[in-house]
Amino acid sequence: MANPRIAILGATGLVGREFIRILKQRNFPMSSLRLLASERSAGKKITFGDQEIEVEQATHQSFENVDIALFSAGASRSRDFAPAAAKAGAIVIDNSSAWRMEPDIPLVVPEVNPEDIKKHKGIIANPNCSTIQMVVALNPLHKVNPIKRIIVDTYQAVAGTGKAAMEELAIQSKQVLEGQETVPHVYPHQIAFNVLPHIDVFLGNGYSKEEMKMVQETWKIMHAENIAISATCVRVPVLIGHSEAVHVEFTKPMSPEEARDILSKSPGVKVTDDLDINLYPLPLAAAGRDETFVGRIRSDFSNPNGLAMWIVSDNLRKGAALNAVQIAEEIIRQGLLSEGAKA
Ligand code: L14
Repeated sequence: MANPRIAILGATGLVGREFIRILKQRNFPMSSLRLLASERSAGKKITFGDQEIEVEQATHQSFENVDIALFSAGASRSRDFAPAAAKAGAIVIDNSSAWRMEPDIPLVVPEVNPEDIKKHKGIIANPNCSTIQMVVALNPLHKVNPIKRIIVDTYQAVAGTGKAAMEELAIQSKQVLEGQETVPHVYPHQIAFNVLPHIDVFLGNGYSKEEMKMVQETWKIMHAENIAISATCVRVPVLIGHSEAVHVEFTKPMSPEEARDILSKSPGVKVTDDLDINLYPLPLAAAGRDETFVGRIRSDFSNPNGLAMWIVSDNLRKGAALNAVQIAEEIIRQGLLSEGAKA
């Protein structure tokens, strides 16, 4: 079987660049790589190992002769390009929120629901960053002792918003230290030396869209709509790496030792939990890494069936590009490439 032909839409963005890095790092089996972006970025050259690949302007015709298309160009471009790409025969793995809650589009975290990939009709959705790292850590516990309720508070890095937000944090930090005024552009308020309880838009129920994504996407990925979930999503002045304080209520008690034991054997998880040496997950340590780190695991003394924990992962890798590439690897492993790719 020939290796698949890959295209990346949004190749010059933060997640696009991470796609390229991860394909190289994992030595992903592919026979060609096309880099697509908006007209503004066309003509840029991006290094891939010892090659230089020129970025092409994406059109609806760009996906002929493509087997797997990795999309990270925002929801409106996904709505525009994904149907055309799927029609041309590519399998689209889309990192935006555009298709996630469509009932016949799989929403996949390979450690949790790889079997859902089989049901795809040309588009597979990659979940929200905060949701991915939470389900990677909680699903193995849920399998042993079903979860009844999750309360989660996030501490999300600015990289999730993109390059402009990373620059805004750096510029504002410098301005504050030099005693100058700051003017917010990307976020509605200053992000340097501040925290904003506001990610994505607010909905009619008082929650933000990011908070409701954590609820609905978790239900869909874990196939567990009976879990009660409430989230507060908060932006913090961290460049890369989302953190989450999670309180979980199980059906029956679970000791921290049992949770550590289960998690230390779970794919994609690394337990970093030793208070004697101040060891707990940190975004600075998680940035650039593939694992979802779990620590501060303790009995929730307000709830006999409860555990509290702290979950951290690189939002550009497991939260976005890495998860999508792992979906592509699963497509190959499950033999789901179209005939064109096999010829
Ligand atoms: O649903 O940090 O993929 O602003 C994209 C923007 C997640 C949050 C998504 C951010 C969102 C992200």
